[in-house]
Amino acid sequence: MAKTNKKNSPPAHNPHNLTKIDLARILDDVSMMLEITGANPFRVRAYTNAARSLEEQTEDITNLVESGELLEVQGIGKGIFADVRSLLETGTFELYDELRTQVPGGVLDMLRISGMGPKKVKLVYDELGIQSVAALEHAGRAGELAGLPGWGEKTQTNILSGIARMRKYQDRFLYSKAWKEACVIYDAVRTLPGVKRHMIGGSLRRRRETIGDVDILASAPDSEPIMGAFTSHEKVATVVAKGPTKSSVILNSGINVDLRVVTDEEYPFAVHYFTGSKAHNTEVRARAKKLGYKLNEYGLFKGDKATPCRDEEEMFATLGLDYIPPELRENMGEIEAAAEHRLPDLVTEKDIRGVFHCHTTFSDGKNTLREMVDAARSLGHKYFGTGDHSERAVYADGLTREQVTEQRREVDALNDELAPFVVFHGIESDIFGDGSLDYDEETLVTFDYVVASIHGQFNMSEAEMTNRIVKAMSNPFCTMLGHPTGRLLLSREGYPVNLQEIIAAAV
Ligand code: DGT
Ligand code: CA
Ligand code: CA
Repeated sequence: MAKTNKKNSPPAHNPHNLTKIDLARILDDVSMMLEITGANPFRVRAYTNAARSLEEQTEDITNLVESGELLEVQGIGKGIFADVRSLLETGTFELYDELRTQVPGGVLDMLRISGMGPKKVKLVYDELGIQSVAALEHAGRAGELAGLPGWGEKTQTNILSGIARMRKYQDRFLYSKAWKEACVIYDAVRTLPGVKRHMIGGSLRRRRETIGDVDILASAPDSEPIMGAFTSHEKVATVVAKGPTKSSVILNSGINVDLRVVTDEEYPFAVHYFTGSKAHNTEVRARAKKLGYKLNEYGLFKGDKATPCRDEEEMFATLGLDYIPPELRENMGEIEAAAEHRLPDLVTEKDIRGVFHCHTTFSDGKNTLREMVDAARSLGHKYFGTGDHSERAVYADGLTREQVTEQRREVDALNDELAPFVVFHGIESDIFGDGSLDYDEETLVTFDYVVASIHGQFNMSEAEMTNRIVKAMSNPFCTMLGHPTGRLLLSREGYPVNLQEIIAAAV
């Protein structure tokens, strides 16, 4: 889908490639900063209203600005129109710049604490000069908040617990952890009497690497007993909301779970809507509109008349689209591809015939080579490759040359025993700061393949890092590049690297 990946070729009049959701978020920030700086309430409101209007536009926003049509939209006056145009063209506008010099970023962060609205944020900022969540917490602990005009012990306690909650729950969860947590409560819901169809939606269904909260959908004629069982489940720590169609809970593990129960007619549309992503939904809705329909989480309508669909497939088909697998629903060109019957076949588990980058107890793995090979065979794989750490990776028990020879002998023996299953003898060779690889050529030549990876000296500019990696890849013994950005989900950002150049070098 490279062709339609917007990141590669931003439109000429929208060089920062801002979506209407980005634009709306900026206008919301502007509105909050205006309120904090004590602007006229009508002006404050104008920016939030404009943000909502932008979100509702189904036409391409760049076109709407270029043609001037956006001026006709309710809530967008001349001034805000000019701001939006400037945002698209330059990534900012005068008032936004001005406000950002007046309101530090940490002040906006305070608005994310439950119980802290713009008025309270303004008060602590004006009275105590507090500019960040950390400073607010510090002041609360020191008892300084309770003395503010109109506040008191109770407000102070509420804010401190709001901060604690934000800290605990703002965290996203690894897919694997969220999936495990979700299954427990999902299994309880889907086996309840009355539940007809059910599914896990949201980012979990889209298989994102990290998950904010779990979304469960169910169809049933009567939602009440289902909501009751859900909110009283033994894993639930807090019930955040309980209603006939939507309930929301926090599990003991801190993960948030939303449950929606709808009628079976609504179910396909609810499933599509609550699978997301939001950006995908917006584009599908726009397509529906172009075809004369109105699409929302309740159904697909022509005028007042509903167009029933049995399932998501049928809904996509009605809109002239092939079925889009959830993993692709990120508004990255999937809708155009589905319309033109050129969606890619996704790799599935059964396509995987073997893996190459595996650690064993020779270095820092948890299982022996034999155990790893047995596990690969029981998964139906055809081959297995070792990728233990190299000698200089002492932190990870990298293999000495003697151990390389010893492991080779073990690999040979396993191949004799297990053919036609194949065990490849590889290594994960450290890329040093200058782009050279661990081991001398006499050792490197003995491996079936070499995975080259960076494990240290992350502090480099993008250009230096890219050159370092390209140099490593140019080593005649290098077969594969390991973890190309070095990121650790939820704990370490990747190092700066130009992946386009890396790919070009690989080609
Ligand atoms: P997460 O939970 O942050 O990992 O990501 P999601 O995608 O699961 O997001 P979530 O749980 O907030 O909402 C689930 C889906 O519901 C989302 O992917 C799209 C849909 N949705 C939620 N709020 C909106 C909205 O304001 N507009 C639109 N178009 N869709 C929404
Ligand atoms: Ca979610
Ligand atoms: Ca949710």
